[in-house]
Amino acid sequence: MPKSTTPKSKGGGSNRGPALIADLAAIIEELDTSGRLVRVKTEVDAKHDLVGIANQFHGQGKAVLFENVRGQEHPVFMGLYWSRELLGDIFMRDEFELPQYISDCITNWQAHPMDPVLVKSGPVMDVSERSVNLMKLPIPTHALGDAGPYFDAAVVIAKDPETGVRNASIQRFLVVNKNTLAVNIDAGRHLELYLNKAASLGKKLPITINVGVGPGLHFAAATPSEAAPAHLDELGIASEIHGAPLELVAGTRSDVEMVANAMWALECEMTPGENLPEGPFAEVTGYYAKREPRPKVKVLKIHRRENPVFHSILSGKEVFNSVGLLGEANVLNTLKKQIPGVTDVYFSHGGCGFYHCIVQISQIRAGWGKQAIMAAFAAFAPLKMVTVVDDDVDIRNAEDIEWAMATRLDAKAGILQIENVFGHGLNPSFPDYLGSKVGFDATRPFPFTAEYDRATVKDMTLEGVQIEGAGN
Ligand SMILES: Cc1cc2nc3c(=O)[nH]c(=O)nc-3n(C[C@H](O)[C@H](O)[C@H](O)COP(=O)(O)O)c2cc1C
Ligand SMILES: [Mn+2]
Repeated sequence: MPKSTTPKSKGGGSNRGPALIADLAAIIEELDTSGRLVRVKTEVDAKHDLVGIANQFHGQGKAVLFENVRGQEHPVFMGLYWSRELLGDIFMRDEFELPQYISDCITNWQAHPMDPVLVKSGPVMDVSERSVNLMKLPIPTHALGDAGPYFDAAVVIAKDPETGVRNASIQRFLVVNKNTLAVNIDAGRHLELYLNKAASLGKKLPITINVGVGPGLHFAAATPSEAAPAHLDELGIASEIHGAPLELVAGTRSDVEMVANAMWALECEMTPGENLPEGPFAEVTGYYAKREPRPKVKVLKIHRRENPVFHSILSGKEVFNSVGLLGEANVLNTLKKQIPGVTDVYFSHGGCGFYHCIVQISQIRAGWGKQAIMAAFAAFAPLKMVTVVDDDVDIRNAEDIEWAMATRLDAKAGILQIENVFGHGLNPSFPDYLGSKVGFDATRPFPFTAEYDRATVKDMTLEGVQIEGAGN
């Protein structure tokens, strides 16, 4: 863990902290103890109904455990990422500190990589199923137009077929039948690189799919390639966040390891060139990803805990706070190094936590607002919009940002447009990953002049002030 920030003390003998972050079962228990867990007792259908109920709690400060899933033995857990306040609680940090904290962890890991360790066994090896049957997992079908049940929060481990370097990522997997999946791999992902390498070597690509892990590993897998390039094993980021090496167990079907304390681990194999129709799936954009041929994944072996809980995440705030938070952490890290005066960064929810970055800058020289726009685009390729504001603007408040644009943006000189640039293929305005990006420099002209000074009133407390009629 980085030394720059220390955990908030929660007192009360709580078992929060690094060990908690490393284990999803412990997190669920802790959420329950601290009153942050809603238990759904009624039998619920994993197709549509479960997500429909989860959606009622979307973004609030409690996660949800579905204890009784129709026709299934095991429960489903959702909501770990839909509230930054809840996440902050688990990390024992203020929610606003989280991106900086994760960014510090990544920086530490870059300087001192901490490799995972191989252990003899772990909870995930409690039960090794005799036959492969994905229908025995309570996998939700989310949106009404989705093609079927999806794994949407599992961590994929793979090894570079040439160098053996391990990779961790999160991809969505459609359940096609009891032992077959189809996966969506976005352009530029390391898994795509590995699959292409396997193809040119005439090899298959073994992978493991690890379901039900803690946020340390989830964040490690979601760390963008700009911060975790292909030659580095980003599983070490989880070790860094946990403050102890991540424990892996050896694969039984290949040399690719599994996460020792995952809820389920699936040992799988991909044959380059073999595809199956995948999609539609309701994506982070709020639109359905199209049905197209995408890589087929054969499941060879399933291991699990004695009492596993299936972890799924809801499209929307849960993704904004996982992949978005990591994007934010990386842009913050890069900008703080490259742009003098940058104080904070936020990926707005209106921008899907993925496409619109707001940068706050304490200007010390003219022209750095535009530099910040270019640096942010370079630090996170999916970004489509960057808005830069001064340090008197609340970057988490859309109204305040609009105020800065309405009163400070010079529409002629402050808008930067870039055409035909690589972006995120899931965004419909980037067909085939190509589109236009825009940056808004909504900062005050520098040096500052009095007409841009924000009007303020005196900060007063109501203590000792006699008032009437203020209540409801
Ligand atoms: C919840 C969640 C779902 C994701 N789904 C996908 C997906 O279906 N396909 C994909 O390519 N990336 C997906 N991502 C993004 C990648 O996991 C992420 O960009 C990661 O850094 C890629 O790893 P790599 O840099 O090793 O390629 C998802 C991320 C999260 C957090
Ligand atoms: Mn990677």
